[in-house]
Amino acid sequence: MERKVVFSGVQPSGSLTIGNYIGAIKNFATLQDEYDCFYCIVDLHAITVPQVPKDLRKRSLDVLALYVACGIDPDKSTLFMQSHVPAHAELSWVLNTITYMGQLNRMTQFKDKARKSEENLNAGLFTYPVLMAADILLYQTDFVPVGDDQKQHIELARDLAERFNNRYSETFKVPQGLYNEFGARIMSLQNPEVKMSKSDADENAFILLLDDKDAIRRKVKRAVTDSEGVIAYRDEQPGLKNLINIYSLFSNEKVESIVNRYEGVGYGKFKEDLAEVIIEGLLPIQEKYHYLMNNKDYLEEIYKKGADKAEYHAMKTLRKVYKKVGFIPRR
Ligand code: ATP
Ligand code: LTN
Repeated sequence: MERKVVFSGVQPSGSLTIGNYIGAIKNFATLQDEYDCFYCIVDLHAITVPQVPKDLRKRSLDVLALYVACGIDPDKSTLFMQSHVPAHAELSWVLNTITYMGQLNRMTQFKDKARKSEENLNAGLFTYPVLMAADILLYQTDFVPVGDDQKQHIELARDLAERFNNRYSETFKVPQGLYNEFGARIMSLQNPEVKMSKSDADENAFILLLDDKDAIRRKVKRAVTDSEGVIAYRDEQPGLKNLINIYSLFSNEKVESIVNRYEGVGYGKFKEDLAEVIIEGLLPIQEKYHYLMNNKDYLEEIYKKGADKAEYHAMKTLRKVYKKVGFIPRR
């Protein structure tokens, strides 16, 4: 029997945070033994906000190196740059023609981003979720591991797959989101009401995968908690709850056991230990990242091979789509 397909993508729009790691990338590696995995660096998506070309190039390679450093094996998974496989943009165009404006108008991520960038409200931001649907549907994907902020986009991909299948006959597999139970949403260290985001203006709000020890200690120390003064895991103490989640996810220790161990101990000591747990967890990733960045030929080989493999699968789907909508085949 054929293996099921997993597809996911990360934007090279900034340095990756521990939210990206816990909510998405950490799971990528655990899926590769069981599934056929495609992990994409979605550079076409990244230019929906202004980018400095040189930085975009550097960060795209960074994301690739971090994928591998986080345990994704290029011999098992297909790693590639979205812009290397033109079928993504092509299918996106076709899907645009069956997407309703109203659906895109309801996307909360668009509404958020629109509010933040009123003077640069480009059409790419609006149709962003259609390109994401194309990414997923091209590979006849079964599962899409993402953080839960992407739920609405996944729903759109499912909807478009079904609409196309109904209109033209069975063409796309209808994908399912794969949300990690409680790592699904790591919150900002400065405001536990909003998610940790690499594009946050306040750098104390996030911890980067490449942050050094001092930065990690400083950011954890400054993390917003509360004045209860008791280590407990409850919604009324959202800042602390988020820190306990991070502790648990990095140490693989159960929440309950952490709470028990820190009973009666102040926040200060807990935060000190948390910083060390994060530092220790990130160390092997950082070492591998630096090693890979000194071996750019190897990284180049990975994305070239990845694009060839991805393109082969993507074109199979795109050819079907073009035929069904009524385009004349070139040969
Ligand atoms: P931006 O800040 O530019 O909007 P982002 O930090 O949300 O970006 P993306 O590249 O959009 O990062 O997301 C990559 C993956 O990481 C997605 O699957 C997303 O759901 C996940 N992710 C992002 N932030 C978090 C978070 N705070 N907690 C859990 N998962 C997250
Ligand atoms: N929109 C996603 C990134 C993304 C993606 C995808 C995720 C683009 N294409 C396909 C999964 C599958 C984000 O901002 N996190």
